[in-house]
Amino acid sequence: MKKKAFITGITGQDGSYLTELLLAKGYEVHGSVRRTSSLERSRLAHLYADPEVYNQSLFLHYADLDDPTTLRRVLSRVQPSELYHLAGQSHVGLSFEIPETTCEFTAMGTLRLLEILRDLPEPPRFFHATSSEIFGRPAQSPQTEDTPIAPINPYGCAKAFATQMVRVYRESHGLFAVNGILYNHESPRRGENFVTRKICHAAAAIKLGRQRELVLGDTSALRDWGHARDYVRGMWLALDQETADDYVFATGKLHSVQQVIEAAFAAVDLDWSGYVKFDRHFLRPSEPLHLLGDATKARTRLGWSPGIPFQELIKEMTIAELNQLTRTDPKGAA
Ligand code: G4F
Repeated sequence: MKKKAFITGITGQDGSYLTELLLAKGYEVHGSVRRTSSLERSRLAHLYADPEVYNQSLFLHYADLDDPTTLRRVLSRVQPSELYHLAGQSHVGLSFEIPETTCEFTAMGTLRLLEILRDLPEPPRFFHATSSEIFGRPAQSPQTEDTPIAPINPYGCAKAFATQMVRVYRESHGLFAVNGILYNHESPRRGENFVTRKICHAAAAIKLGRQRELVLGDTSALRDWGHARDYVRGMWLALDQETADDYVFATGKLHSVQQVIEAAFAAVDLDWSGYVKFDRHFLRPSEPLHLLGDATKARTRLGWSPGIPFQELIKEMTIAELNQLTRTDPKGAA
């Protein structure tokens, strides 16, 4: 019998990499997609178009975190043995604009899911993709699973609530429920409004003469950036254990937004300095500080380590943008 996994947020960056990983491991993969008029499934398009995969070992279901009845019905029918919860409003800057939506999906959505699992006769193992943003401006750097939770933005508050609820359901209701405390993880499949993708796209578009400048906020901001493909491997490993626990997934290395700019422009052989402009519109009311992860526990207990270094990641992203832009309009290539 094939193992069955269910993924919320299957159409996102992490969802698509995790789907590929689980299919390669022989799983039957199910995922929930939102009922919208334009379905964003481009990251799964290659699987969706494969008749040997789609509706054979990969199945999509209409269900959403704000519709628990449907979610309950789908989960009761599918009966997965593993559930990876990746969905939610994940943009920190945007969470200042839409705090209620952020909390509705990211905080309450997670609680609703936990409530559904609690009632299932055989609840699946549950992975919750939480975030380094739960730590805010921690006194301790690098952070571990024991660093106090003290978020400083609506997104971090929503994730903090969900993280703590996962712990409550693990300890009080006996669910096999895991928090993966994920630091920034990127790839060519990253959403366009995150800074790495924005920069890599701009470097490629400027190279091809299709964009004049790149407008950014705080370029001195530091993050612990890894590759999404490494992080989804950690998710699977975290559920493939005897007991449930929380794990930090991080590279343990800090880089600035400025270093992303330099790496991306270098990948297309351009000097960045004439193209990058500042706009305070992209500044946030507050910035987390010292978000650097210590993944010792994941390394020693799960055997996990990040394999793809920062420079390679940014180069891969920029070249992918270049290829994509050239494919869409080959005549525009410079
Ligand atoms: O790429 P970002 O938007 O990612 P951020 O805020 O660190 O959040 C990401 O990582 C978290 C930790 O894993 C996740 F929880 C979260 O869901 C998301 O995946 O911004 C990175 C940095 C920030 O300091 C931001 O202020 O880049 C700075 N920045 C400067 N100019 C910009 C821009 N960010 C964006 N998005 N756009 C800019 O123009």
